[in-house]
Amino acid sequence: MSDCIFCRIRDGEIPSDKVYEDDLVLAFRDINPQAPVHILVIPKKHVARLADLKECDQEVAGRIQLVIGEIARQEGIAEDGFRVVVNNGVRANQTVFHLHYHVLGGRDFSWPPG
Ligand code: DGP
Repeated sequence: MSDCIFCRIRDGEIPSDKVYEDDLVLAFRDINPQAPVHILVIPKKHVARLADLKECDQEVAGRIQLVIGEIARQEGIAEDGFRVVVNNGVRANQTVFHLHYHVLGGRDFSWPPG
């Protein structure tokens, strides 16, 4: 059994509220939402951090960008605007070391981020 929470969600060992799944990508609602819409989009393959993506990961990296747009349309946040966040590494507050894209929407966001 993997000790990665998101691998366990991928494998159905931990329940999640899935919003999208294909052969390469999985998306589910964040357990601790920071906005009315807060979805995590992950590669099914275990990649710890964004900076660990390799040449051979181009297909999944590209697919994730498209999936994010599809999810935003599905959730009704595409037109008003939404934010995509990747926390890469400890200094950026990454707490789960399986690459994930936060998709946040349904409220206003400020800049710069904290
Ligand atoms: P980050 O700080 O970028 O590593 O964000 C990790 C996110 O993962 C955080 O917003 C909470 C979420 N999370 C952690 N454990 C679980 C879980 O078991 N299920 C779900 N759905 N989300 C989780």
